Amino acid sequence: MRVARAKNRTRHRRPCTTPSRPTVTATGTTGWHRTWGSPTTRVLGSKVQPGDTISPAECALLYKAPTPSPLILGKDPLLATQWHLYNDGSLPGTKAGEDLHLNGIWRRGRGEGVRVAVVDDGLDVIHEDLVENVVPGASHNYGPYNRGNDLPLPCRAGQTHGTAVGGLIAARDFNGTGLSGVAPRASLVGYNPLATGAAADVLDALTRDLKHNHIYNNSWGQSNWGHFQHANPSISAWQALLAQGLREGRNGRGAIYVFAAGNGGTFGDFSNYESGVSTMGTVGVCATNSLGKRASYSEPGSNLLVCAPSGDFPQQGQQTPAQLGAPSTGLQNTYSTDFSGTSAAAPMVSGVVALMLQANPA
Ligand SMILES: [Ca+2]
Repeated sequence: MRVARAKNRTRHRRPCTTPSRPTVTATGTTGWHRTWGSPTTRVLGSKVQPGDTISPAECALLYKAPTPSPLILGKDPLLATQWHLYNDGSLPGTKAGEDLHLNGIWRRGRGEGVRVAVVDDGLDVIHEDLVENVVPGASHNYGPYNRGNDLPLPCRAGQTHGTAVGGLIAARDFNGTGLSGVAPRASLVGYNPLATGAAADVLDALTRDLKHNHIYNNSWGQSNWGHFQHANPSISAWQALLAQGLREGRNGRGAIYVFAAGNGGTFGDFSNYESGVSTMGTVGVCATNSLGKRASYSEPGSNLLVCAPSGDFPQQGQQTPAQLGAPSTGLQNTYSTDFSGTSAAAPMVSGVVALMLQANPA
């Protein structure tokens, strides 16, 4: 039974030539330092040797265990393009101040000790900018190949969604690599029930490891066709799982279920129509664009709790420049520039919640 549909919107934007500008910076360390170690080995385990194939033979994408390399400490080279972290308006199509208002927050914490589950189509757990935050052995593969192991690696080139979500939440900061997540020291696990879309797998993922996961990010949902949609497989099953999460998660304080609220705004859809996102216990997330306006596709709804930045499209007949999407991690040590939709807004909220939980676990 198909359940899920990733809620990103793809768009193209020009390469970003960013002038020098103030940045949100990691604290405590300056300059460049090198230390030796291998987070990839930590995630894959000592039995995996460099060069070993770790992806299923049936997959189009081939993953090999990389050779251990020095860890680099230093500024993230793509940080200046991440307008959602700090937006001074210098990038075309942005308005100063339309960001997550993180400047200064990282001095007090960057998500340490908070664990976020990315429930999606996959997670490149050995990506160079994610691997340091991935919890060894704690992810779960629901995919059709090697099902049940702890490597939810995307199987096809187009399965980029979950890895982009993971990067927005917790790409590692100040490692001289890529970019930074909103909570760049939070821990990540990946569950990929969208690889099959089976309702039973989704339900299992949302209650997996409740003793250790604090936040479950869900950048997916049902179709945006403007009609009421029953929860899958049933509203009773959905309510039962959320009740379990609220009862057992975070030692009784309740797991945080963050959901993308839907991209059917231009089709007259309402987030309320999707009963799963309208159920008590979910945090429904809408999207604003880089000018601080409602993203054209973001669905209205009385169930919405909070909006976060994302990409947008020029409205028909308008001459305004296209609003920027969010840079994030791609597959196999690549990076994307245009992650968009409420799919991108939700992980920004998950990252902010991670910062909040670190500051106030109660
Ligand atoms: Ca980084």
